[in-house]
Amino acid sequence: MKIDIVTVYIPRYKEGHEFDFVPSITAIHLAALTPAPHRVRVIYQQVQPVDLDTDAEVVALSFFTGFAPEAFRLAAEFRKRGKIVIAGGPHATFCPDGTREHFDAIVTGEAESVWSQVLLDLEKGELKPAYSGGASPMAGIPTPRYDLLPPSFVVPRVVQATRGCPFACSFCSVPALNPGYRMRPVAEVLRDIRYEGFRHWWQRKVVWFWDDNLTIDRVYIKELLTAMVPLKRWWLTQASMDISGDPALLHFMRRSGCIGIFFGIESFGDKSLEDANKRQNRVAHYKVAVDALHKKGICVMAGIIAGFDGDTPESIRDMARQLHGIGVDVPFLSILTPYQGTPLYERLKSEGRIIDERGWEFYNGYNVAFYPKRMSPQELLNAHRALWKEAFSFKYVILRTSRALTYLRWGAFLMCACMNLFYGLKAWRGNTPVDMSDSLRR
Ligand code: B12
Ligand code: SF4
Repeated sequence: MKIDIVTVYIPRYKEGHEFDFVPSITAIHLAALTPAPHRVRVIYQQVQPVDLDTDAEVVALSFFTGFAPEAFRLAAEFRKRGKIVIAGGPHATFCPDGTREHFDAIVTGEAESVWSQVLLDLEKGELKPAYSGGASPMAGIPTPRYDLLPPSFVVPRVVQATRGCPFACSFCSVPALNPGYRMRPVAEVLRDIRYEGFRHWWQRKVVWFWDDNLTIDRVYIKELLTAMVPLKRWWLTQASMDISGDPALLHFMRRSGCIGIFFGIESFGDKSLEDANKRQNRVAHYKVAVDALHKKGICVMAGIIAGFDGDTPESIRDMARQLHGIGVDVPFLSILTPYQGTPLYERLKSEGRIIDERGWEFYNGYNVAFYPKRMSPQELLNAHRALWKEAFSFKYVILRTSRALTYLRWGAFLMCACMNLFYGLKAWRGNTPVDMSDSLRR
């Protein structure tokens, strides 16, 4: 069979991206799970047009909630052309009702345990309307099909070593989506890290772990990092802030080539952290944690979320200054979004605070889909945009980058400069996040 796997996307910035940093791993992972003699192609809608008149008989769509309207549109077009269309990913998993009707089949949960069955049923002409994948064992996962990636991504080596996270932040679907904490055998992860088929040296050099929380199991992470030392890679991932108090781990991180860590700091307000059920974060500890990574030359990326019940327009705008104050090298700025499958969704739903008339396109992380406590939805949007513009203003981009020059190892500095440039360029060009209400009015 000929199968196209499409990673669906709706631009989140008014003029799209100036350059494309890093792909998602999902499509190339699913392609690797698809055995020969099937012919498989991957299409990243973020960087490629989707060919509706493809010669594929089967089209598999992967999408987040914010991109669901586009997935539904594509599915309708493909079905008009006689293709069999299958959905999977977080939206299909948490909102099967409302998704099912657009597709010939939906796959909820993880694909590993059911994808081969879907393919067998397709061959027999006996496709079922729904398949449910559980939490799969992590041994035996093949190397992603990096060879199928479009050439435009700056950092194409995305790797997954672990799945899941033991924390239970109120806004996050990971605990429900990838239950438990599971690790791939180190030898299999190393096989992906050794893949050499990329064009440019920096693409071979950099490893981006798309894990939920890579450093949780200290025995495993130390084994993995020790094995990575001779490979001389530069690597990045997400982790929780407790790593800053583990000098042995920080030592291994540095030796194995860590250049960047993403911390979900989420907020500077105690009430907001309580709302987020982010018990592992303490505001007073932020600077100490960031400094501990800087001492090892590691770049600190940090995510914050605007819109918790404790937030006001003023407290949101002030976060540009606070982020700089604690030493963050690259900020990531989101708006609180009530994804189904999260405790946050259940709470806001029970309080009647979901804005029902707002469609899934408002769930792209940059728009407001609920009634905030201490401001209107529009005030939250305005405060987020003001924060975004300030945090990526010329002043802060230059301040962050020049400061970073004094303490980051050079790979980390390169990454920090590229990411600040990525967002700085957008801010200077007025390429701000799309306001979905405006785009729907047009
Ligand atoms: C890596 C990651 C990112 C990366 C890469 C983004 C990307 N496009 O993949 C970055 C940092 C850029 C990112 C950004 C965002 N992310 Co993100 N991200 C993740 C993370 C941590 C891992 C995803 C991953 O690669 N897993 C590994 C691959 C192999 O597994 P997978 O994608 O889950 O796919 C498996 C199954 O879902 C299934 N499957 C998936 N698709 C399909 C399709 C078919 C046909 C089939 C059969 C099966 C199938 O099979 C796969 C193998 O088991 C997840 C958390 C998680 N545990 O899923 C959040 C997550 C997916 N992100 C999320 C969100 C909200 C975002 C943002 C909107 C955040 C923001 N505020 O800006 C942005 C969107 C940016 C964008 N352009 O897409 C949410 C999505 C919730 C939802 N209901 O949509 C998640 C679940 C985290 C959360 N907070 O709950 N993210
Ligand atoms: S620490 Fe990160 S991955 Fe884990 S539950 Fe919280 S937000 Fe999700």
